[in-house]
Amino acid sequence: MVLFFYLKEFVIQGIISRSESKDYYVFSEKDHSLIRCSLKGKFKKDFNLKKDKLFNRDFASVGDLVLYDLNDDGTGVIYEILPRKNFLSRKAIKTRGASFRGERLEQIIASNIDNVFIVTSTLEPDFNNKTLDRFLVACESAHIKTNIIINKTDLAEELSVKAWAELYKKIGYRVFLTSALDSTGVNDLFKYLKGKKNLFWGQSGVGKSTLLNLFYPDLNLKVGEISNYTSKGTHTTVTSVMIFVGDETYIIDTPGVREIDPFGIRKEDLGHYFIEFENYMRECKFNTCTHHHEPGCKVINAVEKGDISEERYDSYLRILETVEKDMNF
Ligand SMILES: Nc1nc2c(ncn2[C@@H]2O[C@H](COP(=O)(O)OP(=O)(O)O)[C@@H](O)[C@H]2O)c(=O)[nH]1
Ligand SMILES: [Mg+2]
Ligand SMILES: [Zn+2]
Repeated sequence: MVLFFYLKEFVIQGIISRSESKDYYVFSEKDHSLIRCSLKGKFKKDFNLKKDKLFNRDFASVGDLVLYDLNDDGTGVIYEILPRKNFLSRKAIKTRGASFRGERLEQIIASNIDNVFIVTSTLEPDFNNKTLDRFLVACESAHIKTNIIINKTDLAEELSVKAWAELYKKIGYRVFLTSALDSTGVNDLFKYLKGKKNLFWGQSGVGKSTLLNLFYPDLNLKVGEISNYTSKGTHTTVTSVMIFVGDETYIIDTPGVREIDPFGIRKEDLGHYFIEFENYMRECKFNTCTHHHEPGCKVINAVEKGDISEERYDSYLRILETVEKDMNF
C-alpha cells in the first residue's frame, strides 16, 4: 500500500499535441509545456505484429491522454495511452504498400474532442453540401457534438448559402455564418470554444487556420497551405495539431484535405448518422432497411412528402454506395 502511494506521486499525465515522425509532443499536465516523448517499446512490438505502416501513425493520436516518465534530459517516454472518450477518423488515403489485403485503413484525426466545427465556405471553394455531409457522417458516427461554420460570407453577393444554413439549422445543427476577413460572426463563435477541446475540420482553403488565428493571434498558424502534397508531389504526413490557448481551452487545427471517406460504417447504420432520419427510421418495415428501395420505408416516404430534404437523401444514397467499399469486416 505504501509503495502504491509512493509510485502514484510520480505518475505524470499529459495530452498529445502533435506527432512528428516517431516523436510525440505532449502537454505536461502541470504547466502545459511541451515535452518531446517517444513511445515505449511495448507499443512498437504490437505494431510489428500488424505489419502495416499506417498503424504506426495511428497508435497514439493527437488528443490522447497519456502517462509518461521523464528522462534526465527533459524528454519523456509514453508508457500508457488512457482509454479514449471518442475519436474522429476517416478512411486513410490510398498509399502504395500501406495496406495489406487491399482494404483501406482507418486514420485517426484526433481523440477526446468536445466540439467539432466543420468549416465550409460560400465560395473559393464553392459550398458543397455533399462534401459537408460526408464530414457530418464521420462526426456523427464518432458521437461527437458537431457544428457547422459557413465562412467567407464576404465573398457571396447576396447570401446564396442562406437556404443551406436554414436547412442544417432545421435538422438540428448549430450553424455559424462567418467572415474571417471582416470578422462577421466570429465573436458569437468564439463563445462556444471556451473551456472545450475544439476541432476545426473541413476542406482545404475554407479558412480554418485564418479563423483560428483571428481568435488567438499568437497562434500564427500557416494560412494558404493548399494540400498536404509537397511541390514534388510526394505525400507529407501532415497531421493535426492541438494547441492550448488558456482557460482550459484547446483547439485542434487539421491539415488540408480535399474529400474524406467516413470509416467503418455499415450500410444499415448509415441512416443513424443523418440525424433527421432517426425518427422515421424506427417505423421502417424492416429493421435492416437501408432506405434505398425497401418496401415500407418511412425515410423514402418522408422524402416524398418533403419532410426530409431531397439533397440530404441524395447525399445519403451517394455515401451508401461507397461506404462499405474496401472495408474488411
Ligand atoms: N475572402 C475571404 N477569404 C478568406 C476568409 N477566410 C480565409 N480566407 C482566405 O482563404 C485562404 C485559405 O485560408 P486558410 O485559413 O489557409 O484555409 P484552411 O486550409 O481551411 O486552413 C487564404 O488565402 C485566406 O486568406 C474569409 O472569410 N473571406
Ligand atoms: Mg489550414
Ligand atoms: Zn427505411
